[in-house]
Amino acid sequence: MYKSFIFICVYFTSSIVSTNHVNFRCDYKYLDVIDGWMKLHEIPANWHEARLRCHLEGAVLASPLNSNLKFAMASMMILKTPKQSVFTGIHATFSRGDFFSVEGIPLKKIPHKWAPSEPGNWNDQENCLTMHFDGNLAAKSCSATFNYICYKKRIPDMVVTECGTVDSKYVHYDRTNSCYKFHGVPRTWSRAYMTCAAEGGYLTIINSEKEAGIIREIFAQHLPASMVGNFWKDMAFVGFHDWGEHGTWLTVQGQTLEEAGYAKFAPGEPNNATTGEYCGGVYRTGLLDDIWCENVYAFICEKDPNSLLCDPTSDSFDDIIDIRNVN
Ligand SMILES: [Ca+2]
Ligand SMILES: [Ca+2]
Repeated sequence: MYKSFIFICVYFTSSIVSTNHVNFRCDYKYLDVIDGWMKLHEIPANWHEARLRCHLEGAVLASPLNSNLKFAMASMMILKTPKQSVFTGIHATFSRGDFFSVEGIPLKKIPHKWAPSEPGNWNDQENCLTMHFDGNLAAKSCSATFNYICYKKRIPDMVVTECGTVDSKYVHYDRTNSCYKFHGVPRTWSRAYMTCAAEGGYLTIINSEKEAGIIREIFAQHLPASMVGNFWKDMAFVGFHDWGEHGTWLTVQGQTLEEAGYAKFAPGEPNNATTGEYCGGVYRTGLLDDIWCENVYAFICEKDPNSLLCDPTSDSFDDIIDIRNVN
């Protein structure tokens, strides 16, 4: 397989990294050839999870839409996982046989070659396309798990805020030197956790009365009428959980609520109401409650302003191998 390539082992050096633009996030690599950033996720996921995680990171599930994107994807793969394929953003999950990229580009407009004996559509279940590092595509089950690459195209007016993110919805509070984002689109506790993690944060841990006051202020800025949908709007998921041990609570960073600095439950709570309430929530009043993990509620992410930033002196762009398919 390697013989079909000429490897031009040009190492990407900091010289190719334009200093004229902000860095999207430290876990993404800027590549001149695509005028954007990429991140190879080495923990395989099914296609739906892969698409969602890229989306929540502020990017899209990468597809080889043109030769530059294919080249950049292959370059990342050859460095880290040369024997494995990645899920692309090309899928037919809305309608079997209608393959489009997540950007809506139809497969017929995407230059591509199939791997041998592909596309098979085994058992009529192969609605997601993978790419090998040679650029060839294969159809696979969307519930199979593969690595995947997220892609962020550079946009001219991208600004990194004082919260260390291009996500302008994070707001910095001097009182805690922390940033917070209120998510008014409700999710389950697990999806809320995933969302905060993808954004470089975590479900909010209330560490003090002072921080509970910030939560009250944030709620006051998001009145029930501002949220669309049929769900309980006086409650938000926050970062504590029973960790599978019903009746005891630890934060998502492993502390008891007392150790974390704030353990004020609403009157009568935690009550482990019928069917079991194993996830952490907070009322508009700033008081805590145990609530159902699988119901959807608003949630509040907390983020360290430095969590997505690189140390400019240690930022390494010299580990991506530049390869070009010259078939
Ligand atoms: Ca906190
Ligand atoms: Ca409760």
